[in-house]
Amino acid sequence: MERIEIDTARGKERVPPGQYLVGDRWPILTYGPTPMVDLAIWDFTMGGLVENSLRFSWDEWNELSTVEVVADMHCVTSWSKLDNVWTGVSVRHLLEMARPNPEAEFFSVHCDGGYTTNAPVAELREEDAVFATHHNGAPLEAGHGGPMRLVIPRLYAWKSAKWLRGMEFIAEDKSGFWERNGYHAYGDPWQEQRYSFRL
Ligand SMILES: Nc1nc2c(c(=O)[nH]1)N[C@H]1C(S)=C(S)[C@@H](COP(=O)(O)O)O[C@H]1N2
Ligand SMILES: [Mo]
Repeated sequence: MERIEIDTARGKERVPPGQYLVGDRWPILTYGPTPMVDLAIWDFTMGGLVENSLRFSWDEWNELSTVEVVADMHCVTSWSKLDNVWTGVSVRHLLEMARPNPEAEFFSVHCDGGYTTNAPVAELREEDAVFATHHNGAPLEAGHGGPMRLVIPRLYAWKSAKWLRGMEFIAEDKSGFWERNGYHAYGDPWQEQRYSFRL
């Protein structure tokens, strides 16, 4: 398995401004309850502005090759957890299969439980973006997004959607749940892009 160690901070100060470290603790941050996920009917789809729409059952998903990404996690509510080992499918790898059209500049994801979020497709092309099934070697617990979640380490963690079920490629940015409720459209922790309004 390929192991990718990411300098999430890209040479900047390791911990972004205004963040504190949680050490070995790992808070669960979910809006609403943890959804029930039935693997017998679970699927993951990639569609919208792509050459090849993709759909995987849970068995098919587990046939895909995996990578290990070591990366930090920064929640907009100010906690950071360093050196997480995420195991899963490289997002880049699936982009090569789905082949988004040139006009697909943004994506929107949806989850079991109804959560949504969005970001530029360019973020998915970074080597540290992963569809994770494991954290520090163990299958993701339900509270942390098991069976599968998106991880985009370079953005605030609300973009790292848990219980992921689908990804849509779109031409115009489309706000997800927190983006409609006052969070920043992009969410770069080093620029403290926390909220879309000024406090
Ligand atoms: N489906 C879903 N994904 C989600 C959330 C959520 O409420 N629902 N919360 C987000 C937020 S705000 C954060 S900080 C991280 C937290 O991940 P964790 O609970 O595994 O620490 O998940 C993100 N992904
Ligand atoms: Mo968060």
